[in-house]
Amino acid sequence: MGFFDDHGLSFRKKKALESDRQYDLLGLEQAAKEAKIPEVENQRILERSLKYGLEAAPSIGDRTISTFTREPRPAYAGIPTFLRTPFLEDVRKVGDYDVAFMGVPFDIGTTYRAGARFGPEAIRRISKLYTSYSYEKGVDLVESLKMCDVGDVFTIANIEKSFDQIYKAVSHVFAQGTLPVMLGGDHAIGYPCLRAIAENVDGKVGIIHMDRHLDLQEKDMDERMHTTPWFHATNIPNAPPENLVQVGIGGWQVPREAVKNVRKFNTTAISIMDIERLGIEKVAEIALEKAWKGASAVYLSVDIDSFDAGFVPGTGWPEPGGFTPREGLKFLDLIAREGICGLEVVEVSPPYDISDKTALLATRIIADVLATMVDAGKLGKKFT
Ligand SMILES: [Mn+2]
Repeated sequence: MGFFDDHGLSFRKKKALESDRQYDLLGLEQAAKEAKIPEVENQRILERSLKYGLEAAPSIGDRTISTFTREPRPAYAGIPTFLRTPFLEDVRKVGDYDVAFMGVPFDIGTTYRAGARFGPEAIRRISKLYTSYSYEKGVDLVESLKMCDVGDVFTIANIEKSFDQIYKAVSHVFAQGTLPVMLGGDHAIGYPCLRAIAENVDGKVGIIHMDRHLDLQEKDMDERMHTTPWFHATNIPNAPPENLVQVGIGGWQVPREAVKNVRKFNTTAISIMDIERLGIEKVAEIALEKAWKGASAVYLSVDIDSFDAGFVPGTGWPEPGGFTPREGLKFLDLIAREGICGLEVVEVSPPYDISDKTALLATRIIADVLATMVDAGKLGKKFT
């Protein structure tokens, strides 16, 4: 009894007797799930790399290594597309894919720190750290999805003309039945992205928007800046403001004009204090209920600044007190589980980033959302 019973030999003996007992650990459940994931595509990628990249020099024992890198190893090598997916040069073929990643290098809608035009480049580069497999989700993306990177939209130094370009690009992808994933870019792009999707959806589109800011003004400095996308998006007849849910709002950077529009348009603003008070599960439940009410699809817009400023230095308007990564990723899991029709991750501004951590969180968000959708059976229909 006492100390020796808990820490001495008898404790270890007791544990040995219990060794066949499985603890209720998700970590072990997730490890078991890995056994069920095929390795067919990974094998195919490896074989192709040896064929195209040539077999390694004779002195190299590991014969899966090639002379020229043509597969995701090593992480410091290679030309980055997002998550090392194939670059699709001919975008007319985008309909062959479940998911298309698209860079939107646009930051002239920025009202303070610029730099989000370099967001797509930074996100692609740091995404090289990722394998296609997630331990927690128990999903290997390349085994379940046909994914491609269609490169960047040709944006120019004019907000309205760039909107037209973004709208055309997203519309092209979405109309082929391919999930568009936009690597921003500042938040102004939310409007043309939503416009493209709403036009191609039969029925209403709901919007779930993670942000510290409302972005609900009509204009800012006489232009449709990154503080305005949801004002214009919710003017689209089948994207009504009643289906706009804004989560994580708070702090000292929310213009009163935008707050007045919450009341005027009857949108749903969920503050960080609601998350504190109700918890992530409840908040996600409310967000899903409001966004999906009478809607046939829900669009997901993630402003990276919705996370606490300490985690995302590389953004245009950092604001302390936002989501922690664990909270935010949990929220995204609950939202993505119901399926989404498009995803944008915006406001990554690499010139202000430290050790790529803002861009890395953006990568994580996208990869997690896709894996959750695969896990929930909401994505991957073109995969054979
Ligand atoms: Mn914001």
